[in-house]
Amino acid sequence: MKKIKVGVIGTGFIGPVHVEAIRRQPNTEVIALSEINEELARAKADSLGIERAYGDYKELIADPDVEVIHICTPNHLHYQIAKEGILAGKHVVCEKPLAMNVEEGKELVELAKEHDVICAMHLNCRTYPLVQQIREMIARGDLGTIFAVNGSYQQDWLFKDTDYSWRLEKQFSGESRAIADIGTHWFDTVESITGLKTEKVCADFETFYKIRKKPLKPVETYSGKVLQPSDYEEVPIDTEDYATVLIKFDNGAHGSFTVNQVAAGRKNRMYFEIYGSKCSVVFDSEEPNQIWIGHRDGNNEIMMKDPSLMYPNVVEYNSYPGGHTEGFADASKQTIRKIYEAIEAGKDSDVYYPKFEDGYRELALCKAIVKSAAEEKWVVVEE
Ligand code: NAI
Ligand code: SOE
Repeated sequence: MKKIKVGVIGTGFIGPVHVEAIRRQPNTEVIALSEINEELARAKADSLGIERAYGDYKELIADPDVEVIHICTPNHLHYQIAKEGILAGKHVVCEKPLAMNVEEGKELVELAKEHDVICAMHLNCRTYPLVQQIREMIARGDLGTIFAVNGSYQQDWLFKDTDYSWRLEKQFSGESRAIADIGTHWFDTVESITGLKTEKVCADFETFYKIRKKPLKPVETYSGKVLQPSDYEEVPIDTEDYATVLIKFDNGAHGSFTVNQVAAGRKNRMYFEIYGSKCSVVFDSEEPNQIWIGHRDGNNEIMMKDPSLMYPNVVEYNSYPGGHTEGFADASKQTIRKIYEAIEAGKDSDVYYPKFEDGYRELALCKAIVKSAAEEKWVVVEE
């Protein structure tokens, strides 16, 4: 079988997750990676067992054997790399957020339309098997009319003022931090499975640590290292640790969402509750192998991730039988699987995968949420 040849750009935390997910597909092969310099690229390539190592992403894009690029760098580089990738005729798989703002995002969506390449987002929370089961339950009308969606995405890896990441700085992160970083996953998941569109938002932001201790040397994402005074300088922070967003959806449903990156004990918890006229359903990404289904006139249920219990058309999102738990990396494998199905099937196919348009949608939501928080009023989300 001829394998699709792939290059991964950026190999910090999520780059290696992509490498593993790509390797779990039958028809793909990671042949190259790029990093910020040749030395790091070679070291990463050796540790990941990848042949070609480039110290500049432009060299990877110029490699005629590379057919697909995966962009796993900090946010501020997504736009430029995606643009160069599309113009070079490569399929592009981009990390969220798609770009730094709606203007960049719009340009990328237009470019994607003009070129015969697949332009996909790694919006992987959609493809937990039970998230797809909920999507199918909603599509079949099991929940009835949706009245309300409530939830949160909370983490504690930025809990201390000695915790630091490029995500804290607008120049690398974009117009918002927590909303762009993890709010994007929540909104993408909720909108894509319910089919509802967020019409307007009213947001409240807080930065609990207005000063943080920035390490003098680079630190890895999730390093958890407690710094000593000789290791850092104090810097002002203007990105949000916390936000709560009131939501009005286009079907008249209501919602609320809280994002918090200083929530002690919440490691990486994306949580939503969907309340319909027939029943309710709840998903928690820290317990992704079960969902709660709530009834008024009968016992509530816990549904376990078990392909034999799931609707037939979502069984494909499972890698393993019931009792064999699946998590973050498995959801990623499923997103990547659908993207490569689309690459094989061609641009006009109807394969379901997250597209640049979905990445743009998240940027439009971020813009409205940031504006609402700044102006302390309801803001309509502009397409
Ligand atoms: P990270 O800081 O751990 O890794 C970024 C890597 O990119 C580093 O190894 C860095 O040296 C490299 N890099 C920087 N500039 C580069 C350049 N010009 N060329 C090549 N490599 C370069 O960051 P992390 O956590 O891996 O995040 C990367 C992106 O992935 C972000 O946009 C983030 O929002 C997204 N992300 C998505 C996740 C998901 O579940 N979908 C999970 C984690 C991150
Ligand atoms: C850090 O907040 C992070 O790695 C995000 O960047 C990811 O998108 C999310 O999946 C996990 O948390």
